[in-house]
Amino acid sequence: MAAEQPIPVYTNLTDLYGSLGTSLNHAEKWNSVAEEFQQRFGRKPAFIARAPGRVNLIGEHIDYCLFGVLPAAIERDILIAISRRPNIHAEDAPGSVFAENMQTNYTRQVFAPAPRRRASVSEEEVRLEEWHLDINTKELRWESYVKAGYYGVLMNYFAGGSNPAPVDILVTGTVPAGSGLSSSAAMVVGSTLAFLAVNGKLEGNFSGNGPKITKGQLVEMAVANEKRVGVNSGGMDQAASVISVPSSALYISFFPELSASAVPLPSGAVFIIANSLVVSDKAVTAKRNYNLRVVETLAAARILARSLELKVEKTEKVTLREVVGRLAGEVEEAGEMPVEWLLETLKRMERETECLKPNKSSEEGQMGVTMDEMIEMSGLTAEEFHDVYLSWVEVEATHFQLYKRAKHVFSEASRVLQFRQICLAAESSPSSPMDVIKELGQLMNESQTSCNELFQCSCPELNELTEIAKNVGAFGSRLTGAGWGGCTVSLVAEDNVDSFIKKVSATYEPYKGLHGEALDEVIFATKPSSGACVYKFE
Ligand code: NG1
Ligand code: MG
Repeated sequence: MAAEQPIPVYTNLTDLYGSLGTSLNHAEKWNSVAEEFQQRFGRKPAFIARAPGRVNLIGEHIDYCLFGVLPAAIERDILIAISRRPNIHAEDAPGSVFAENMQTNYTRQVFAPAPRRRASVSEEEVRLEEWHLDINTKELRWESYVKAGYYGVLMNYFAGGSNPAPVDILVTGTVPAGSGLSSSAAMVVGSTLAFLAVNGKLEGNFSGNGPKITKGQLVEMAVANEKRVGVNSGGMDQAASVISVPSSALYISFFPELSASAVPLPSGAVFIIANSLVVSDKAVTAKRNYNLRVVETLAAARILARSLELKVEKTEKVTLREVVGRLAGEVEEAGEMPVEWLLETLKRMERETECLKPNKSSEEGQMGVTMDEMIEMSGLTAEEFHDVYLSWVEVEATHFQLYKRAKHVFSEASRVLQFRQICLAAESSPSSPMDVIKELGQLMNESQTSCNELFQCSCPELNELTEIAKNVGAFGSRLTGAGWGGCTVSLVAEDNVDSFIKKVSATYEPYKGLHGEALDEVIFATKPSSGACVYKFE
């Protein structure tokens, strides 16, 4: 299985470019980072780590409920060149980082992890137990993501007293920030990889012995690392950035454990990304949207389980996917259940969501249930509820839309399974590709409606842009990523791509007046690319 493979490390440029699997001119970009590194730091980098952004084709806001999703890595990526500092100066604290970014508005940053000493050991045997890096989650900066990636490497590999190397790094990237293409995950994956590589942890140990780090392990580290910047995300972005393969989407499921498999996309189908140019700043809005949704879906899961008389421990944060499993006495160790069973059960669950509706139809009821009502529905005491659902996350809300959120999650989970089935069936009998594309487009449109009306993660500009896309020839169009701004993804027939882009850019107001490169930045076709890798200079 893909997640068990080691992270690819290339030492030969032909192999590296071949693995990227697209027609772009990669050499230019990789050479320019290496040359720029040489200029700035006076020597070649030791490694360049690459991590791509991703587009989610379908399956929004269900990864943290542990339902399967269907993203693909894109060609746009983050490259991080890194090398140990050759002459360690007195001022170079262990593990200090001299970080530069090729983007000029991201200024040079120097930081070092502070060792935390374990209180319980005596003075003589003081050992460095833990490292601390200051990440201000209220004000995320470019280096916050570098630190987040570094953090996990420190925790996992330098907890026992050894010192990490001081390093120089140079970051460059083409994934637009805050646009739903997961620049954040790409930064965190890239940084985790770069620090693993430079500290000799990627290939077991320095002599190349020992177990190599697998793609699955990197995903787990990157997910934990990204939580350090304050977003309680699911694992979709990191998995897509690490495990993707060229020309396919990736079906990623999180239950009973992380697994991923390639899903071939029908020939003639092109996915076009268009940026609404509304920037969703997750650091600012997480309390009112992203993290709130995480809490709403978890609370919904507990209340559903209670209404279905399923067993849930008081302190357990049961997810909606686990509720589905327990309903049918699914044995978690047995792996994922057959698709037909899952689709059937999801339909039933959509009906069961009735118990989540507020019991007043008044205006207040429209807003969802209050905190007190939610706690009462959960069967927990206020204190128990707070400990399990609120103590670890900051949310800001007076009302909670449990019914709408759960309804979205179950229907979206079933659309992902249908999308995958259509793609797999089309591969074995490629009879009428147009019908296939139409069916996929339909599912994408239903997803957008559900995101907008039930999950309420769209915004007027995203609604407008998806409508325009459908009007000028897309078979389907939806927001991609967390929403509340950022990008849309539209399914367009291959021979219609140029005219589609032209028409959208003539219609969507914020695109008017954009030409050439400026336009290519905001609307572009994308081919599924390969996942993260490392180039090692010899
Ligand atoms: P974006 O918007 O790309 O950061 C976020 C989450 C995903 C997933 C989607 C919604 C992070 C790092 N990622 O993606 O895990 O939940 O929203 O489907 O927060
Ligand atoms: Mg992100």
